[in-house]
Amino acid sequence: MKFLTTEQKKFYDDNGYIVLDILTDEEISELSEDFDRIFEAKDGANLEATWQGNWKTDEKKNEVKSIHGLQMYSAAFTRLLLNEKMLDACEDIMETPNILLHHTKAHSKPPNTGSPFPMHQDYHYFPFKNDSMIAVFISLDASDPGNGGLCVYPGSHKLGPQEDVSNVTSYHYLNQEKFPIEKATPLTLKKGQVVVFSYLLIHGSYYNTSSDRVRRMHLMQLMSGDDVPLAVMHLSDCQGMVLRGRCFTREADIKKRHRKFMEEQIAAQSGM
Ligand SMILES: O=C(O)CCC(=O)C(=O)O
Repeated sequence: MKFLTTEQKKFYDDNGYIVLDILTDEEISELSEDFDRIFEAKDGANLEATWQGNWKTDEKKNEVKSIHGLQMYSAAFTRLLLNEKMLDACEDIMETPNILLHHTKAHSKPPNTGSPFPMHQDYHYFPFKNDSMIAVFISLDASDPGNGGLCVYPGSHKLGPQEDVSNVTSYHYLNQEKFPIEKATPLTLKKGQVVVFSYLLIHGSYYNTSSDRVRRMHLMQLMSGDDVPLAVMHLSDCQGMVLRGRCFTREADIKKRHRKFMEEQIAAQSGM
């Protein structure tokens, strides 16, 4: 083990998630400042990302701003992708020395109106053959159920993929009566704490009912260099970048060096 204790690894294996202290105060401040600068710079762009579909249970105003690929805006987020302690923790959890980037994204949930996220498994957005995918979720503010914090069904990663009941394309969520948010375990996180969780873990997050506490988060989805996608979906900037170790399954062909071949390569890998 490079970062986790034996007890922490057992907790992750049993529960499908773990809360870790990985980042220094300086790293958290830098990410927090650049997060705000990026969102300020993009104020006025279409960032609204409240999930659509028939899962909603109330008529309240819902808002959440989202920007994907923060490493394309600030080197602080590029450095984060190569953070040695973060990758040590991921290596322990994923049990592979070969770690690839799938995508990154950031959410800013405002006070009073910050949208909840229905209970879901990330699996449905980007299924992979060996289920190696994990999320590294950084809470850039102290968060809890009051300001739209994350909640989980511990151990639910062992259930495998559950039925996606979404009635709209591009969104995927589970039966909210079968997996009600009220029965989920809330996570109370300090500013800068990290939750690593399996893409099979059933999770969601609460409405931000606080009057003055924004809830910002940054998330990185990572996969094993040996895993293969089961569908051509959710392509994004820097996808497949090797963050640790090696990945020699990637094709090398001078004629396919440009981005338009990315989809073709993934289609070939997933047998479609
Ligand atoms: O930002 C949140 O509260 C939840 C994010 C999440 O679970 C997701 O986007 O898959």
